[in-house]
Amino acid sequence: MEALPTPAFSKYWLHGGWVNRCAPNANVNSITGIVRYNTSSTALPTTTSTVTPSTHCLNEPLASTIPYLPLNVTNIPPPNLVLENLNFTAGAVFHWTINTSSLVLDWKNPTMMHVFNNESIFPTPYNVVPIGRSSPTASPEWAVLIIQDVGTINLAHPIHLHGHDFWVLAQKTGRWDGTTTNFNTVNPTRRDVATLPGGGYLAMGFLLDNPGAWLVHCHIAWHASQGLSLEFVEDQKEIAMKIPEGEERQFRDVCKSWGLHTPVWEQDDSGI
Ligand SMILES: [Cu+2]
Repeated sequence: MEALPTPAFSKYWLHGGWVNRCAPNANVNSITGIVRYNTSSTALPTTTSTVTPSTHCLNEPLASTIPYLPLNVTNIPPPNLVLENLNFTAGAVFHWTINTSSLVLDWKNPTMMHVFNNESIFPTPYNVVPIGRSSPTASPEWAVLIIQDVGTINLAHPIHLHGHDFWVLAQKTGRWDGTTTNFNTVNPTRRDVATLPGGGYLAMGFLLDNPGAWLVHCHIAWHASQGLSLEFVEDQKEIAMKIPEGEERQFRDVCKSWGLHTPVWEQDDSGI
C-alpha cells in the first residue's frame, strides 16, 4: 500500500480549552490530547495555539475552520430543505420539543423494525423526517436541516448528525429568512457537531448518499435524554436492500428477546 503523504507537522496538541466558557473547569489547561499521524512516534508535539479563548458558547468562528480540501455544496432541491423548530415544555417534567414533539423511542420496536416491516408511517414521538433523492439515479442531491430555536431559554446546543458528515451552511442568531440566499455553499466548514446558537438557527447540509435511519440530537446528554432529537429516514426503500438477510434476522431476534425480557428498570427518558 502506498504511504499517505506526511503532513507538514505529523503531531498536534489537541486542547479542550475552548469549552471553558460553557463548561467551566478548574484544570482547563490540562484537558489535552495528542493527534499523531505516525503511530510509532512517542515524541511530544511542539505545536502552539493561535486560537483566542471563546467568550461565548459557540464553536470557533466559521472563518477559522475553512477545510483544507475544498468541497462545495451544490443542488439543494427545495423539497430537501427541512425546517424544524426547537422549543420546550416545562410542566412536572421538562421536555425539549422538535416541531412540538419530544422524541421518545420504544426500544422493542425501533425505527429500523418499522423500516424492515415496510411501514412508512412512524410513531409521532419518533420524530421521523423522511428524506431522499428524487430518484435512485438522480445526480448528487443535498439535503439541508435548518434547526430554529424558537424557545425563550436562549441556550446554545451542540447538534450532532449520525450517518453523514455535514456542511455548516449558516449558523446565526435570529430567524432564518426562509431562503437559501444567505447560505454559504462554497467550501463551508465540515463538522460532526456544530452549535445551534441560542435563539438562532443552524443550517446543516449533507449529501444524500447513505440510506439509513439517522439520529440528529443535541450532544448534551441530558438534553438528548429530555427529547432533543429527531431522526432522518433516508431513502427508505434502499435501506433494506443494503442489509444482508442474516443481519435482518438477527435484528428481529434481538428485538423479540428484548420484548420478552422483564427490564430491571423502566425506560425513564427519551431512550437515546
Ligand atoms: Cu442541548
